[in-house]
Amino acid sequence: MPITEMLFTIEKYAIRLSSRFLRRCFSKNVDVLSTDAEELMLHRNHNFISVSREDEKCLNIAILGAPNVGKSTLVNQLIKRSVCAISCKVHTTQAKADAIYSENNTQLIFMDTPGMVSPGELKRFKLAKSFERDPNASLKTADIIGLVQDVDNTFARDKINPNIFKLLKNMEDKIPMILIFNKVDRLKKKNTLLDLAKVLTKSKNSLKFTDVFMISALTGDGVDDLRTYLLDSAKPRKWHYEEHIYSNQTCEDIIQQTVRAKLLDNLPQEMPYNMQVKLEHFDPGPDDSVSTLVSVTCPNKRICSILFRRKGERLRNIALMAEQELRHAFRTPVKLKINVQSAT
Ligand SMILES: Nc1nc2c(ncn2[C@@H]2O[C@H](COP(=O)(O)OP(=O)(O)OP(=O)(O)O)[C@@H](O)[C@H]2O)c(=O)[nH]1
Ligand SMILES: [Mg+2]
Repeated sequence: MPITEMLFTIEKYAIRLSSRFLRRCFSKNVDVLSTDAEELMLHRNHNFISVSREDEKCLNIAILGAPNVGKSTLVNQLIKRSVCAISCKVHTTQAKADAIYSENNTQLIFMDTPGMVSPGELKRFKLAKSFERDPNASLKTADIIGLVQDVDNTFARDKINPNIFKLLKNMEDKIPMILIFNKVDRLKKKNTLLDLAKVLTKSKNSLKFTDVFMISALTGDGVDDLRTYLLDSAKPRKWHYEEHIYSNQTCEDIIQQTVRAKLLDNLPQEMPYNMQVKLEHFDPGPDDSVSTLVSVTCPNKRICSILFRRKGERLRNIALMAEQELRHAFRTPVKLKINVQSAT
């Protein structure tokens, strides 16, 4: 589409730009009428993955695993967008979210879930009910389960997390399961993987896995093979989402969760878990870029001051990192400002 024509299109439909942006990417947002211009905009942003709605196929994949094993990093790599929040701390994902990838006639729906916790941990860490409910809920619609195991965790890598084992043991004959060894980039001796595969697939306390994958969600190693496997496993069925949808989260959710994740990455220990993140403004510009304002409420002034240390450098870094992630999620330029305030 020539640039002059595109500008004209944007001008003509400027009044509906904001809702169109939201509708283009997320299934839960405003519903607006479709126009030819809109459709052109959708295709322009589709990142050249061709889709065809003939002989549709679909697959629901539940991604489960212990906290911090790299579930969300993997889902983002599989759909080629950063719609799921990622951080180096546990309990980054707080609720189930669908991330969608459509290619040719096939749609893959990945259900990213919070890390599995025991009822004791749920109480001790004062976690939301979704931590218990959502991994379970994802199984109700799953055609296949991807269990992610962190091979870099020497304490836990050779056994299936007991909470997961309990949940999946009586599912083995109902839903196919694949075992995904993640963080293989961290292993010096690759033989360890073969030993782990043996222990986790052959022992008494194991589950029936139809296949085993060895990947690095961080570098992308092995992820294409896994995606191809899933595309090949899809079932003839109508797509659940329109082809331009890539998340069932709202835009607001994605922005808030991304900023929260960057706070988790950049602030010590428990501190960021006690902060509230809220989207205050969301403003799509005429060039399809986005400006956003997010407020972060700290429990007290002392914690606020930590964010402002070194002339606000830490806060600027957090905003820059979140911007980068959001650009990769929305595939459009994003400007993000963070307002810090104290609850007391
Ligand atoms: N080295 C390495 N690090 C990884 C890999 N995959 C994920 N990580 C890192 O592991 C940390 C946790 O990643 P997440 O994707 O947030 O993990 P999660 O399982 O979704 O975590 P929760 O939502 O908290 O349960 C982040 O610091 C990631 O960068 C990998 O393949 N290699
Ligand atoms: Mg996660």
